[in-house]
Amino acid sequence: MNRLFILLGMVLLCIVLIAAVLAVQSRSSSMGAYTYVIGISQANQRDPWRLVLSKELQSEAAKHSNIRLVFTDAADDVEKQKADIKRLLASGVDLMIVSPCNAVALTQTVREAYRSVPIIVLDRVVDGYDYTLFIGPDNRLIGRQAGKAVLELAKTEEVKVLEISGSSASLVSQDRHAGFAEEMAQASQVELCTVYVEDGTRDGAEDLLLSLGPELADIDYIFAHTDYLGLGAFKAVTALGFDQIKLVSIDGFQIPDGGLDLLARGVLSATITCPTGGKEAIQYALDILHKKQGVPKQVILRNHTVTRESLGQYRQLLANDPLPVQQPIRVAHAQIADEGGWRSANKESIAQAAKDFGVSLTSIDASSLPEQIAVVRSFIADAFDIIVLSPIVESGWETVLRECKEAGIPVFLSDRKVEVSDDQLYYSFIGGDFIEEGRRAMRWVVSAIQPTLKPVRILEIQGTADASPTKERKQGFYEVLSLMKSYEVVASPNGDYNFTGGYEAVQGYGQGKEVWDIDVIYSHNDDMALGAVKALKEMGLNPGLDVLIVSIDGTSTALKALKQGTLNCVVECSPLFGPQLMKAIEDYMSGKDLPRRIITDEIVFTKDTQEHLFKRRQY
Ligand code: GYE
Repeated sequence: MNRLFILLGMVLLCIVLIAAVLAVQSRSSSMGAYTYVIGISQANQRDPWRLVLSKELQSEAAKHSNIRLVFTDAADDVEKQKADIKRLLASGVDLMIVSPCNAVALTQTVREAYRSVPIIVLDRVVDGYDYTLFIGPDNRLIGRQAGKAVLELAKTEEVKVLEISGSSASLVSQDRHAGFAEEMAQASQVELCTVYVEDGTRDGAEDLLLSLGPELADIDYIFAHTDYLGLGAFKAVTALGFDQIKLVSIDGFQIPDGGLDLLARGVLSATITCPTGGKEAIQYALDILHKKQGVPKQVILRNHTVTRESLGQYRQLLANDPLPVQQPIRVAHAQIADEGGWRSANKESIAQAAKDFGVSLTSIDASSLPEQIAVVRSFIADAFDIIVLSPIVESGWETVLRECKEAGIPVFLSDRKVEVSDDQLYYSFIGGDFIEEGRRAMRWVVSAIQPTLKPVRILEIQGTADASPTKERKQGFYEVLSLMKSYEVVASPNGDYNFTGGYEAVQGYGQGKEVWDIDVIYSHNDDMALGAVKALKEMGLNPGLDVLIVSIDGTSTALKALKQGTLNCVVECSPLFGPQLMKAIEDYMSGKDLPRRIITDEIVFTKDTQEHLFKRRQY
């Protein structure tokens, strides 16, 4: 009897093994390499933007023999798209690319699928961060660029502008409108009115404008949310004889009736490009499938304003084969003087990556705005190829960045942002999503401590005033705080992102107080939080027990304190983006068009975080 069972077992095992081999063989390309199947859930295969996206995905994938694409078409029906995603998942795809027809409604389905396979979300971002990578445009920025293009064309004249929006329910249109209106508000001489084409089609725009007829007589400019809405509008105003009207729109594709073609034919006066991200999605999909380090969380694509005058130049940029890079690339980094663990890890990551990429890096520290501006001016004088700037504060950069532009030296922002009237004064930003970091900190507070009869009292230790992480970590934290009852921030001293600053902030707050009355300390970075721990201990309190502490960064010192229980939660802000920065610089020098923003991937550490996530820490 036993012998029979053993025999049966062995036969069964053979069958399973053969099945597995067959499955792998079916996935092996002719060269024996494993063939990845990538599921593509498209919102629709109707409007020109999506047809270009599908083409780009296919042509980029065709460059790789080990990729197979499987497309689904939701025909703008969100329930169908949910079913498509589940079906692709059930069919065993290795990775999924999802271009949502309704991002908010699709959030839960994407979140569930993300538990099983890597997910790249294209174009419209779902709520939250439950996906591997988002690639898409900044629609508000696109709206602002369109506004600038209209004002540029209008000069100082009194003008009447008609905005043709897509569906009023579409977040894309709402953001484009918000950016456009923001620019229009800067100019007193503009009268703006907005109409909506709910189906977003060319014919819909044509019909709507024909129905408006004589009302269009005093319109000077039309801003259409897409080139195909723009073409519909053009057909109508031509039929109505209103040739005075100039058109500005968005997308800028090199296809028949695409924005570049319409510019060349004199239909449009300007178009703001809105690349699909299809090429990048396939390139990053391979990085993800090959488990490459440094895949970002978000890639915000660049948009160019193309006019009839700049059409030739833009077409050249599109046609550009990568230029041979004159090695070594001379890069100068205006860095911030040491504040603590994060900054030194960041410097190391950038210095090491420069070595690995063969880049000649000059890095100079400064601890104030005037000092940093002087450093940047010295870099202009030394004619470096690229300037990397970690701006200690957001404001005060307009003049010197304009000098960089005039000197033809592109500026890459590293880890912090600047506030300037013209976004084109810097080339790209690489760093964390500070708003989301602040949200994550407050979400943890809500999960860790509930108000009793008394509200939860929070002491916020802010970083350097006017620094982008300070402003945005505050904004994100208060965004969640404002949704909660009985949680209050009772004081917000600045600690300048260093240990002493954190120590003095807590000591200062405790001074003259009989009883300590704070439940939670929210520190904008680890170094200040560790300073706070020291101050609390000196007051005879148990940090992490008597007072809960949540901080941001994820330095190894802080994670050790987390394990010891003196810190309770650490929201990651990764300093290790040296390789991404150097890759971006190399790509730029070779003539590639780079994303506008590259947002690093980050997690949240608590005492329950899995051990292996602690182990992989490199700083
Ligand atoms: O969080 C902090 C450092 O700019 C993101 O600066 C960086 C911040 C980081 O002082 O530790």
